[in-house]
Amino acid sequence: MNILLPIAQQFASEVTAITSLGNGLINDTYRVTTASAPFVLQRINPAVFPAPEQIMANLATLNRHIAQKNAASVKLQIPELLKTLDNSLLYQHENGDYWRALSFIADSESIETIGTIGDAEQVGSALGRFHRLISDLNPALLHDTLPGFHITPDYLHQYHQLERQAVNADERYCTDFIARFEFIADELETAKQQGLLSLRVIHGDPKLNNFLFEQRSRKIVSLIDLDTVKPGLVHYDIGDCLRSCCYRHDPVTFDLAICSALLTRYLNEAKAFFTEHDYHALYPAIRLLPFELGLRFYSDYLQGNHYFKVTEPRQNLRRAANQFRLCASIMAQEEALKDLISRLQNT
Ligand code: ADP
Ligand code: GN1
Ligand code: MG
Repeated sequence: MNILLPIAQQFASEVTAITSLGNGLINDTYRVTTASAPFVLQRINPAVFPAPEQIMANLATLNRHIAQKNAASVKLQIPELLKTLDNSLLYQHENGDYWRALSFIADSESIETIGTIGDAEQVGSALGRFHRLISDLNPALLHDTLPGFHITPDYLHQYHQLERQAVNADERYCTDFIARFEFIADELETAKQQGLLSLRVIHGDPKLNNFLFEQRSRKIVSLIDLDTVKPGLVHYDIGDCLRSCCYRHDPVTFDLAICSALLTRYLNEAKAFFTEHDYHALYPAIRLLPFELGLRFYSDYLQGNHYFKVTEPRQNLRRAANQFRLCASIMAQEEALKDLISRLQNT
């Protein structure tokens, strides 16, 4: 509270409490209670985001775009940007860190695992609705806030520069898995370069705990963590959302029933803009995103854990191995997944 209080007071004069919020791996997030409405205070991680002012400009563009839509069709709240008392969107602390404030979405919670098929349907509808709402937002209006994000061939290239002899079973598993399946890394980027998949505005990080559920109804009311809203492929979002929602552990497996519910509801919303090539790239995307995240976790572990927050040095190694196990489970269910996709395409 002591260190944070003067920062929170940049945004509101009467701060009564500051508590930490959520389990994000990148930013530091707090709930600030004030004499009036509570708000969310966040330190933007400078090791990840080189230009915080671009993030704020993108958020302002996104909020303006959604604000002009018919409120009844939006059904998703996007946190509002709050200004400092001297009217800026960002506060730069004397140590160089950037801080911003967002409106707090009341009576909501983020969840870490899908509980029911109903939860999966909520996520699918919310992601599809978000994509539909921004499908007419020109990607050229947005900055690239995180260059290279989701470009798997680049992550693979970085990994090869860090590669070293494995010294334990988890490292051996990761090294062998990457060597065996690195041929999948180019698939989405190649389709993009060939013009088969088009650049659209995407969320970039639609994992389960970035959807806020209303506590009472268990309906999704908001999609948050919008720092990576930028031009990209919707397939990055779909693959990322599915790898996070369909993850089951002990043993790590990909839950096909959850995937089916989520994708069905997603496509109900997205079919308006989905092309034949978009359908064709769904299975490659579902397989790719856990492979990519495994590569990112493993490379961060090899470099000393500077990107993803860890509580102990081997945590990113274990996270990586689990993403590769998830990818293996997806490949073991390739036929069933392709059947599901073609059924959805033809209904
Ligand atoms: P990170 O980039 O570190 O993942 P997030 O923006 O996802 O940060 O915030 C972390 C957590 O804080 C979320 O999972 C959610 O529980 C909570 N949170 C963030 N923003 C809001 C908000 N506007 N209203 C309510 N809760 C929020
Ligand atoms: C990070 O910010 P957070 O914790 O929601 C990461 C995602 C990863 C995720 C893995 C900007 O998301 O790409 O999928 O961790 N975000 C960024 O848990 O790198
Ligand atoms: Mg988050």
